[in-house]
Amino acid sequence: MLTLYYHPLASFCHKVLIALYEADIAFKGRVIDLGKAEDRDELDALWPVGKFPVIRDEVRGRVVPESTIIIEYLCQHFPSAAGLMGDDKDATLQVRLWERVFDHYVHVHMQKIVGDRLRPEGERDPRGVADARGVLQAAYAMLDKQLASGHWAVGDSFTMADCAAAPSLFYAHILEPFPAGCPSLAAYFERLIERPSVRRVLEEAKPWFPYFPYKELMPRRFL
Ligand SMILES: N[C@@H](CCC(=O)N[C@@H](CS)C(=O)NCC(=O)O)C(=O)O
Repeated sequence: MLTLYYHPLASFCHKVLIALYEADIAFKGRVIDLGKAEDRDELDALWPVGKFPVIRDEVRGRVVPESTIIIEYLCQHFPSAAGLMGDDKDATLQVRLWERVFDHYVHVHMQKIVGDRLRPEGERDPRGVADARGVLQAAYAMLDKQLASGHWAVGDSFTMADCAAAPSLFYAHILEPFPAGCPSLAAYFERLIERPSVRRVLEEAKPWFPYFPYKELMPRRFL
């Protein structure tokens, strides 16, 4: 049995939830409330940087942190997840590449914008936020070209790259809308949010959306 330490609103947790739902892997969810010292201590004891998701695999006696490594771990140990890494070595490299693009050029910059709003007045970083918006715009333009061919991020199979894409684009597009010149990206996003695993994650996150720091920008269709 797997235990997932997570929060239903947290974007990197969505990435792993999508992989678990895609592969139909049973797990026990342990919701971590970072506002509670005992929950923070429990998470720190598993992964001292204090970030989730983390999984504990009681059968194999392993604790696995970091969303990407968790998904690769699932692919190694659960045959139903194997396809998430691509069908051959070349495809796997492409999956890793585009998954990295979503994490490094979309996800963390979206987090920067959200995190800045949580800072007290006087401790905000407008230059850092402007830079983050610039990176998102550059990423959108690059992704639009990648997504012009193929149904998913890497060809026609849903992979770890799409698990990374869904939550990062979901929150990023709310903060920094896709430009009109990125029709392939916009169409891909619509396909993503219709995917049953992604729909399920967004449905489970719904009760928590009022706590999203930019809740006033959340499109009505997701509420
Ligand atoms: N590189 C990590 C990033 C995880 C991460 O940033 N998680 C956020 C939630 S989406 C978190 O734990 N935030 C709490 C904090 O930073 O205190 C991964 O891929 O799992």
